[in-house]
Amino acid sequence: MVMKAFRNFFRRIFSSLFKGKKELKLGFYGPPNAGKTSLANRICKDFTGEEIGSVSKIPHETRSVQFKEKVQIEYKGKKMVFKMIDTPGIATKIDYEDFLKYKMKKKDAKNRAKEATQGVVESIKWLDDMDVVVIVLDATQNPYNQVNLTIIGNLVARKIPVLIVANKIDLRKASIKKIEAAFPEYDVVGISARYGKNLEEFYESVFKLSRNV
Ligand SMILES: Nc1nc2c(ncn2[C@@H]2O[C@H](COP(=O)(O)OP(=O)(O)OP(=O)(O)O)[C@@H](O)[C@H]2O)c(=O)[nH]1
Ligand SMILES: [Mg+2]
Repeated sequence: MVMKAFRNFFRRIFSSLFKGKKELKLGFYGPPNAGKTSLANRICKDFTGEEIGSVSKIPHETRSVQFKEKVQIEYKGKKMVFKMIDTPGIATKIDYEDFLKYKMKKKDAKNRAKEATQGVVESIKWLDDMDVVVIVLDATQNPYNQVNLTIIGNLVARKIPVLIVANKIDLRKASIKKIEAAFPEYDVVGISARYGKNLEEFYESVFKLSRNV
């Protein structure tokens, strides 16, 4: 245990001394349909010209972990390099019948449910590997639920820095305040990933959180 801590410590010092800037692993986590991929796409598009994955109004669009390496984010003259990691939405219950209302065939719905379940397992497995995590929540939804509490609890236990994003603030029902009230000990940034609203404050918070990693 102590040896491992020592090794990690020296590895960090060496990599920062000799390899230039370290690439931080920035994970996007949260419930399905909150806008994780929309946000990750916007960042990737702005700084690399490419997107990370597909977006859909049907939940569980992302069903396996997606990566984009060496994304250099520039903000107010400062630069940081990230490995962006978009993860499948975490849910406690995945029912294929929920997909039928999107006019999906039964066979496709069942397959989507199966893949989505594997995706949840994969998301949780990857948590340990993150340097910084952005939890993306849909600000029109009630933030008090099992999924959000479980993700945050896991990150706290692993001492991984967390930023909470209240997404979809372009919608009238959105409430940043409700999310702030639910998670008072965290930095909450209200954005619209779809319309690119308030991303400056988002980058500011990501940089602040990443500086000490
Ligand atoms: N109005 C509004 N809609 C948004 C915003 N961000 C994302 N959406 C929509 O929300 C839906 C889900 O977006 P995704 O980016 O696929 O969400 P996700 O969290 O990656 O979802 P999963 O991959 O299923 O976990 C899509 O229809 C998006 O267009 C936003 O800021 N405002
Ligand atoms: Mg997604």
